[in-house]
Amino acid sequence: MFTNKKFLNKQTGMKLFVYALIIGLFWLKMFYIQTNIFSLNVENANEANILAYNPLSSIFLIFGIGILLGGRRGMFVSYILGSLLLYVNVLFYREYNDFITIPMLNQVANLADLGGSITTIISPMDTFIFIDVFLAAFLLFYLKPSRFQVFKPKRKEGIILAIVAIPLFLINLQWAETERTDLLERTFDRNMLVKYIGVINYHVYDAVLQGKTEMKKTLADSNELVPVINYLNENKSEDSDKLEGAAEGKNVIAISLESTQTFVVDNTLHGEELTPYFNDLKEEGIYFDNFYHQVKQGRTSDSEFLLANSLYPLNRGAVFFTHSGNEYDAMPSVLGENGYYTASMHANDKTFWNRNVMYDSLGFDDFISKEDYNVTPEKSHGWGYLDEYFFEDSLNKMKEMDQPFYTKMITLTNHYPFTLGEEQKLIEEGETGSGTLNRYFQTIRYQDEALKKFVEDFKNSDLYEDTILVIYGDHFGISENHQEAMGEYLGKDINDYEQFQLQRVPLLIFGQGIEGEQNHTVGGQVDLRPTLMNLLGIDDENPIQFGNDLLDEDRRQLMITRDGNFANEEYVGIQGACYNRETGEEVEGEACEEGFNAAQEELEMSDSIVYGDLLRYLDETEMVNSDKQTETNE
Ligand code: GP9
Ligand code: MN
Repeated sequence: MFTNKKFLNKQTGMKLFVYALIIGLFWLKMFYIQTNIFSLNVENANEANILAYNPLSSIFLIFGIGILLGGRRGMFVSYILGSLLLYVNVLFYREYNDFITIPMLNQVANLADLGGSITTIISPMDTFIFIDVFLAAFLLFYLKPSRFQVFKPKRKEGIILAIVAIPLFLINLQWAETERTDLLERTFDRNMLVKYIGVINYHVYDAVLQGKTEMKKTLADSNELVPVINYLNENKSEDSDKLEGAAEGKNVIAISLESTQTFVVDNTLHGEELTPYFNDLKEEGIYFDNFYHQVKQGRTSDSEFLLANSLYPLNRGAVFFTHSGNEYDAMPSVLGENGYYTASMHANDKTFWNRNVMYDSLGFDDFISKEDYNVTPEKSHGWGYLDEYFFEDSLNKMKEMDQPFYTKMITLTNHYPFTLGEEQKLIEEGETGSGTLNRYFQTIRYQDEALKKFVEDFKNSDLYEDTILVIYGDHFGISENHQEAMGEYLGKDINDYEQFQLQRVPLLIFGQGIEGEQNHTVGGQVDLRPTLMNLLGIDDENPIQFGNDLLDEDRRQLMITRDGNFANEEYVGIQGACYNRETGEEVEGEACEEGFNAAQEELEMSDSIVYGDLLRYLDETEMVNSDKQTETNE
């Protein structure tokens, strides 16, 4: 009897030991990935400890579920699936500096196109990420902890593991809240979330968010518009009178320049200007040098969403995919109601970013896509139709269009991986440590040449007199993965503040009757629609817009990023830290408190509109109608 008990005790002890080994093994791997592969901006020892601790609850959870469903084999399957999940995140992170969200999974085809070749993100060293799987297999299937038995987890133990995961997670959460209060309510930044709760818990959280999001639309009603309208009434600046109607009745050509950042403007490489044509052209129009992109996972399509709606895109997924079925009252449809013919012009497949579906919802009359251009292999490179031919064909098409028209042209050549044929290279490669950045200089230079040809032809055409151009960068081209090389090129250390400032993209409004000026107002793509509509002198009756006319001198200067960061006249707020714009130095956090709160509030308002599909209630809302009523009575 006594020996039996002793034997059992020993057996339990050995079993616990094997559990500890397997859990420890996975923990170690996850710890390594989270600290060495992801760059999560760990700021102090407390955060480092949280990061080290946070894998634990998720490991208990996945192993618990595995054992519950399939005993020992189930535990091994969990080990493999968990490892694969980590690895997929590693690959995604290398490419996007971000974590996958569920809505992104619906865009697999797009994702495959978006990234560079897979070989650039896979490294032979990655096999080490899987070595422990063999060790785990050995521990699970071959090791005999006691003389007679191999390790055999019972289902009951699976339940215990899964239940213990809960307090382990609660400890994690409490601990994380010492660094950031209301962590799970204020989650615009996935890097931050992963830093605090770990990458596997993040996926669980993302799944919960997905469920909630789907519920929102079902449960939404028109009353939810009221707080948004109140908020906008309080916070919106008046439109400017300065240039109101200056472009009345004119055609508008909006040109979205692929991956074009402000740092290339007036900058040189090997003593040559990177954008010689744009540098001169900007003197002829209103050039904005403090204008930021505000996109997230939807990249170009997010910038299109901002332009069309003056709403923020989403933090998870591309709104062009997730909410193309919503009702919008977008700029193309409003322009249509005001007598304009509207078209988007882009020489890529219609379905890319779900544009063919979304453009209908936004009210475009036509989508002139790849099939409408004379795309041949000789005139293509990399992503497709070269910009010079795209511009040339598009101008010819516009000459034939009914007027007034509004067209949006989207360029393509300056897209990652930034390669060109020899004839298109007009400047030597860069010499930094990043091939991406080195090639980017060349594609930027090429794009500028294509733009030059277009604008010159445009100026010589009949369109010139009656058309304004709005030229803007859609988003960054050089991600923070290339910070070091960027630092080499710019001759300074790229810290968080500089990285933030690199998110500026050029904006130029140009046309006859518009006088040249350099405008320093702090703004973003959300401001494009009100600015443009005011220039055209069109009364845009949709009250749900978050932007403010960039030409209004008294406008609220606040640019909010999708991560809940912001820039205003004096400060830049990044993940709780506050920087003075003039010096670039970090200052007391208080100075940014108001900005952070405004960012949070505004993003929530905008999200409630999109998630709840609230614009469908615009006509029935009494507040909107009564506003209109008062206006007509006045
Ligand atoms: C694709 C083009 C590029 O049609 O808009 O997309 P991006 O990767 O920049 O979002
Ligand atoms: Mn783009």
